[in-house]
Amino acid sequence: MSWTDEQFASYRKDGYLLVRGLLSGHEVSALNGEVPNLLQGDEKADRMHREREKSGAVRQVYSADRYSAPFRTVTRHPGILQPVRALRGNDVYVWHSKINVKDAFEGAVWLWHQDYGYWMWDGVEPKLISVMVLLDRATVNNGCLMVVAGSHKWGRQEHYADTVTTSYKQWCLDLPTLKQRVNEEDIRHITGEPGDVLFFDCNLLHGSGHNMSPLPRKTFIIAFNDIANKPRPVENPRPDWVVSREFEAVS
Ligand SMILES: O=C(O)CCC(=O)C(=O)O
Repeated sequence: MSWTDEQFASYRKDGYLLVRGLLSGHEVSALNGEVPNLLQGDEKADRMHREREKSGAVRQVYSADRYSAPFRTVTRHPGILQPVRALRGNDVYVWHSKINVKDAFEGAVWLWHQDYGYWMWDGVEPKLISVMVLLDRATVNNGCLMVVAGSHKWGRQEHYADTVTTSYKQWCLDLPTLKQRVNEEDIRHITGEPGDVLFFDCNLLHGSGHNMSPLPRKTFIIAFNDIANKPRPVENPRPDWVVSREFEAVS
C-alpha cells in the first residue's frame, strides 16, 4: 500500500500522482450505490451542503464521509491514508470532502485555480493534500481534471472570485497570470477508470472543462489537512462543511 521512492519523487516533482486501480470494483460499486440517495437528500434534514448547476442539477455534495459508511471507509483506506500521512510526515484530519458530479452534457467548467488560493483565507498553511477518487471513467470529452505539472512550485498565486461563468463562485487565476505562467506542454489530462485515485498538492494549478459527453464524470475528493495546521481564527470563518471543525486524526 505504501508508495515506492519513485512515486514519492514523481509527486514531489509534478505536484500530483495518479495511482491506477487503487480501489477494487467492489469498493467503487459500494460508493456509486450511495450516490443517488446522496444527490437527492434534503439539505435541512441531512445537513449535507449541495451546490447546483444553473440547470438545477446537483454539482457537488459535501460531507459524504460523515453520513455514508462506504464514503467514510474510503476516507480511511490504507492505500490513501498511508501516502498522505507519509507526505505530510504527520497525522491528518479531513478538511472537507465532496462528490463532484459533472453530469452528462450539463456538468460545467472548473476554472484554473490552486485550492490554497482561497484556503489561505481560512487561516491555514499550505499543508493540505487532496485525493480525487474516480467514480466514473474520466475522459477528455467528459471533462476530466486537468493539471499543470510542477505548478505547485510557483507558490500561491493571487486569485479573484468569478461569479459569472457558472452558478458557483469560483476562485481562479486571472488571464495575465495564466498567459504568463502556463505552458501548453505542462497541461496534463487526468483520464482514467473508476477506482483510479489522484493525489495532489494544494498549490497545484488545476481545472476542468464542461462535460460535452453522454458519460457522467463523478469523482469523490477528500482534502486532508495536517493535524498541526488547524485554522487560526479569521475574520469571516467559513462553515463547517467546507472548513471542518472535527479535528480527529484519521486512522
Ligand atoms: O471536479 C473538477 O473537475 C475540479 C474540482 C475542483 O477543482 C475543486 O473542487 O476544487
